[in-house]
Amino acid sequence: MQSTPKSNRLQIGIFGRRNVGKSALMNALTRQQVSIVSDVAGTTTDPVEKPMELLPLGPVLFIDTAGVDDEGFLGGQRIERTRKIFERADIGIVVSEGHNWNKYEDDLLAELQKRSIPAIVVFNKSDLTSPDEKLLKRLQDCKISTVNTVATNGAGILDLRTALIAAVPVEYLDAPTIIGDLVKSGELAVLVVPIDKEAPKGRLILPQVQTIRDLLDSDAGCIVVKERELRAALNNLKKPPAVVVTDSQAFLKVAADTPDDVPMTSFSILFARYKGDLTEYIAGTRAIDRLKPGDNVLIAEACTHHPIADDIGRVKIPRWLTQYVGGQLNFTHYQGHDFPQDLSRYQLVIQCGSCMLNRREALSRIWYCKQAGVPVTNYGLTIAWTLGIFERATAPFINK
Ligand SMILES: Nc1nc2c(ncn2[C@@H]2O[C@H](COP(=O)(O)OP(=O)(O)OP(=O)(O)O)[C@@H](O)[C@H]2O)c(=O)[nH]1
Ligand code: SF4
Ligand SMILES: [Mg+2]
Repeated sequence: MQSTPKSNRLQIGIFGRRNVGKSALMNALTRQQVSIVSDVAGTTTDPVEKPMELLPLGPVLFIDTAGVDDEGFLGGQRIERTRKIFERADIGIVVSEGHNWNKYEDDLLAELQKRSIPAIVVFNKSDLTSPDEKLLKRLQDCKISTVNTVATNGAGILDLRTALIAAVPVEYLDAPTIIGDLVKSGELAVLVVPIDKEAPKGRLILPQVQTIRDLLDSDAGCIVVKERELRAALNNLKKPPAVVVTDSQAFLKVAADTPDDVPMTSFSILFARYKGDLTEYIAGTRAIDRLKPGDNVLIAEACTHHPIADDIGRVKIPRWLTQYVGGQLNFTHYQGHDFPQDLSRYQLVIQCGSCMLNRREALSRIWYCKQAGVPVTNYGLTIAWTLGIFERATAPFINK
């Protein structure tokens, strides 16, 4: 259970001013002392995460944040770390002491609502204090559920769990499949996984593993080969596979070895749809043709590994794009959860497959790009475009 990737868990952010009992609440919800509780305001400085199973929902991740009321809502490092949690929270809990609700709490709620994140208001320390009727009526009018708790003795925690389950967004429950709709039950997919110096020792990477799992969930089968073995593997099959999926780095060889009537795409393009918005990314990819030498391109990679010699994000994509544009471009790289809010200086944003991000965070990034009017695409689509196989690699998704 604990090994479900973070990116596949429903993420629940706990927000509120200092000392209202956020950490005590997280401990009560998870029934563990994971976050330090103290009467010193400002105890939690970095977000604290705790994965658990919230039945009947399944794996969730609670994120206790630092209270930030002392520094205003935006600005400052602690605030920046808390702000990042807004990018990935699927549900937001706003914790307040009932008598002390003012603009700060209204701003927290507004931030959640702006991003369409379902919000629950928790009036904690209800043994000591309670909200006034006017506030309760106002929240009720906005259809925001409220729960009274005493985090230190567990009162109301069951009600909060019930409210959380009721608040789960439909998009989360209806998250798109990775590949299940491209391969019918009983059919076969061929997955091409180069084992080069970028491949981690002794294992496959998350997008590959998750694609295999999705095929099994869809009652389909798969064979996994390196690019050199693809042709022989296809020849050995009695019937052509429903689809060939390759690592983008082997795109050209795989396109050449896969018969034209067999659909072909890449893991990264599968993830463009699963973790992002394929329509938005496809439109963004076309903007590559408008790039000029000297333009600024942001490359965002959700892994935090040290770049290696022929790194895809640091070396290969910049090289292919530079060749395609016919002149130098300025590349800026962001890793992990880092992503700038001000995108105005960029002419293009290229996101990796985002397997380490939850869908909400990947969609937040697309949202920021749209707000700034900056085209956004992903690794696989960019590579397909620069190699001239974009139409073929996106054809399996057209009319899906
Ligand atoms: N009486 C009472 N005290 C509580 C309750 N919940 C938390 N406390 C106390 O309030 C103080 C602050 O609790 P924390 O959980 O550390 O508060 P926090 O919101 O995480 O604070 P920061 O990390 O500083 O932002 C501690 O002394 C807790 O024991 C409650 O429901 N009732
Ligand atoms: S986070 Fe991005 S770069 Fe890292 S494995 Fe997943 S898709 Fe690839
Ligand atoms: Mg705390």
